[in-house]
Parts: sequence; C-alpha cells; structure tokens
Amino acid sequence: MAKHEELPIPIFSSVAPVYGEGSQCEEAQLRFDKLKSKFVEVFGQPPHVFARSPGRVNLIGEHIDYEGYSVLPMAIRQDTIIAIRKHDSGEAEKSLRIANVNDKYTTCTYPADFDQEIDLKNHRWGHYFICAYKGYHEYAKAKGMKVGAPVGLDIMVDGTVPTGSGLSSSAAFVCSSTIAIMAAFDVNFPKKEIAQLTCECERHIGTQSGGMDQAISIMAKTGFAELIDFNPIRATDVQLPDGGTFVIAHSLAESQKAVTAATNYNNRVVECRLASIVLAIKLGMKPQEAISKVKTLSDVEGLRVTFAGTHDSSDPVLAVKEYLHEEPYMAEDIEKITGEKLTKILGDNPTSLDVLNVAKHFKLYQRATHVYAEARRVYGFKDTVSSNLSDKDKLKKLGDLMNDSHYSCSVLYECSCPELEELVKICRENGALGARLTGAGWGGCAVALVKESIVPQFILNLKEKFYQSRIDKGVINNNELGLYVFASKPSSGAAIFKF
Ligand code: NG1
Repeated sequence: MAKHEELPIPIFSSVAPVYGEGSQCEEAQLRFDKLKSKFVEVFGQPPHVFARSPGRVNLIGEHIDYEGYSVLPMAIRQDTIIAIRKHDSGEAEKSLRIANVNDKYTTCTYPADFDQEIDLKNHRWGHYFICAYKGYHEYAKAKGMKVGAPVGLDIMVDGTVPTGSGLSSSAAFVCSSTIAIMAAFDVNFPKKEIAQLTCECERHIGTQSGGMDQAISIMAKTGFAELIDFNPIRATDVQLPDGGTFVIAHSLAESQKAVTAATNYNNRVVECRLASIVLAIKLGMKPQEAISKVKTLSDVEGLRVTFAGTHDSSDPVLAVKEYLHEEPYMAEDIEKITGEKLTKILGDNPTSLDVLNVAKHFKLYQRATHVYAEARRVYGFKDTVSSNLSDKDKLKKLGDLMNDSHYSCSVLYECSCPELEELVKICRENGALGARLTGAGWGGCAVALVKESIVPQFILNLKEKFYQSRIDKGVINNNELGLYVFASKPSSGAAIFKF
C-alpha cells in the first residue's frame, strides 16, 4: 500500500468523510451551500469544485521548522474552504476575482498573470491567493507541465481559522488556494510534494516560513498529531495519551506576522542563520565554506554532536555555551569572525536585508540555545507518548515539556507578549498540566494540556479570569467566546470536493 504522503489529495463527493456525521456534518453542509449560493450571487455562475485545508495547533517544536528540525503539530477543525471556477479560454474576463463570504474582506482583483509581482508594501488579504497562484505555476513549469495561456478564475473564500492567532490561518488559506487551483486545472500530486510546494508558495508573502503549517494542513489524519520531519518532508502519526485534551485559548493580541516580519519572524530566521555560521567557524569550518554552505542550525548538527561527544556529553547546547556569548553581537563582531560583510552574507534574500536595515544587534547565543533545546524537547514529547509510562504519568511529562518550551520561547526566543504571559499563567493556575504559546507568537493563542474531566470547568475559569474583563471593555462579545477558547481534537487534512 502506498504511504499516506505518497497519496494525492483525496476527492470526496460529500462532506461526511471530513466533517463526520451528525450536527457537525450538517453545519458543514450548510457552510458549503452558503458558499455556493454566494458564489452564484457574485459571479453569476456556479463553481466547478471546492477545496478545504485546516488550521493547526503546534503542540511542541516552536521556531525550529525553518532550522530543519522536526515539529509536532495537529490539525484543528477550523479551516478555509474555497469555491473556484476556471473560465474557458474564450471568455473575455482574464482576471482573478477573489471574494469572501465575510463582508469584512472586500473583493480583490488581480491580473491573470503567472509572473506578477506581489505588492508586499501594500498588504491585501487576496495576496495569499496570489502566493498560491504564482507558486503553483512555478512548480508546474519546473515539472515540465504545459501551463498554457492564463485564463480568468473566480474564487469565493470562507475561513473559520481566526486570523493572527498562531493557528495558521495563512497556511489554511494558501493550501486551500493551491489545491483549488490544482483541482480547477485537473491536476493532483502526492501530498508530500504539495506540502513542499505550498511552503514555497507562502514564502511569496515575504516570510521565510519553515513548512510545518503547510505540511500538517496537507497531511493531517483524524485522531492523530503528527511528527513532521523536513528534508524530505515526512509525517509520522502520534497517538496522544487518553485522558488529556488540548484547550486552545486566544490571547486577543493579534499577531501580524507578514507586517512585522523584519523585526520579528524574519529577524529570528536571520539570527539563527548568523548563529549557525559563527558556530560552524568556531567548530573548525573555514569561514568561506561556512558562509556558502551553512544556512540553518541543523547544518551544524554533525559538528555540534561531535564536539559534545568529545566532551562525553549529550547536552544539545554544549557547543553554544562554549563558543557563543550571551551578550548580543553587533554586526561588526560577526563580520570580524566571518571576514565578510553581513549584507554580502545575507544578500541572496531581500527580506533578510530588510532585517539588517532595522536590527540593532543579534542575540546568537539565546536563539541557538532555544532551537537546539526545543528540537530535543520534540523528541522528548514523542518518546514520552510511545513510552511504557501510565497515561497519567505521560500527561504529566508532556505538560512539563510544554512548560519548558514556553519558558524558552518567552525568555530565549522572545516571541511572547504580556497577554500571552498572563494567559499561560492563568492556565497553569487553573489546573493545566502544561501551557505554552503556540505558533509564531508575539500574540495569538496559547495551548494548554488539561485533564479531560476538568475541561468545562477549566474553560469557565479562563472566562472568568482572562476574558470577562475584556468582554466588559468590549474587546470581544460574550456570545463569541467559543471562537476564542475551545477544546480541540486532531482533525483531518486537506481535501477536494466535487458535489
Ligand atoms: P504561524 O504564524 O503560527 O502560522 C509560523 C510559521 C511556521 C513556524 C511557526 C513557529 C508560517 C506560515 N508559519 O507559524 O512555519 O515557523 O511560525 O514555530 O510562516
């Protein structure tokens, strides 16, 4: 039997295989019906096909996917669904018209041009569809497929993943867009190829994304979290222990990843790259070789492990402690070690140069320590799940690992914010076995591991201690609370629907 990741995206003729039976299925059917009727209302004709891709919650392994290390997320039920119609080549309309069932998002129109530039200085929600459009065509061309002359596309979007929440609404949108485009062109590939392709698509928005979100959105399976490995992309099922539930809670601080890329997300990617080059040189590599070959901290894995081995240690950060200093590095300090200007080292990527323009200094020690230790914690999590411990002891250990991960994100990687700190603390004080920020951070959600038996009370406590004051101030409505705090089971991955 072909491995899961070798299979193409499944095509269904009803919503049940994805949304289950009963009320959830009925709700989903209503959503698709509404999407279709809105499509007809706006574009005058019915869509040809539908695509869906879910958001995700990352359980452990934060900010390490772009460094090449494995992560452990699960898909959530909130998703993006898209209806699409491809125009015939004879039709006069040659643009991409992207509408949304939510009036908050006004319709965006772009030319049907595979090579168009995305105007990153003027962010628009429709840009994410264009990321998929460009990325798909680049990929198809590279595979030697005939892409033909551009034709118009009509698109209607309905997303339920809260934006800026760390639950990967952007990947849900990019993945569902890519799959919708592929389905409209009657093309399908193995999931592992689509996971890689959609990661490259999303980079067109200007973030140097790692690939976790797209991989889980494409490859998720109902009932399992997945250990995602990179280079090559692979997903291994992880069955979570009985008796525990993950509760996701929004800090109500919105994290605008694409807009703040130069100081936040891409800044950390650059710091890790510089840390890896400096570390490689300190561990004996020639500077020019390090500059040309070393891109991520996992590229220094061999040297780092050998160093620890010669000191009889399995400490993942021994080399960092020995060779990097805690005091932030100035650009000149790094240039002295590498013998090269940073603008030259990072010149291959314009978004890295944006980082250099605004960075005051570089915290190489802190970022590298986080990445290596967090990568170790992911395996600690995976090994705990498959160990012989009782479910109770497993849950306790998983909670501890989540707490350690949060501490590291907060103190070493500095990707938390006051609202997340408050929320994580309240989660722990109210019975969570562990709680941490999830996703890129700087706002967005926390995920807490909670004993199943106390989940309703836990959510009530969060309401009283975190949300009530915000409801009183009008930040959110009382009746919307379920959108911001909810328990989640591992949901299924991307799908195509032809009704
Ligand atoms: P969010 O912002 O939560 O979707 C981002 C990246 C991930 C990963 C996490 C941090 C994108 C699409 N996603 O996730 O690849 O690096 O941050 O672990 O950029």
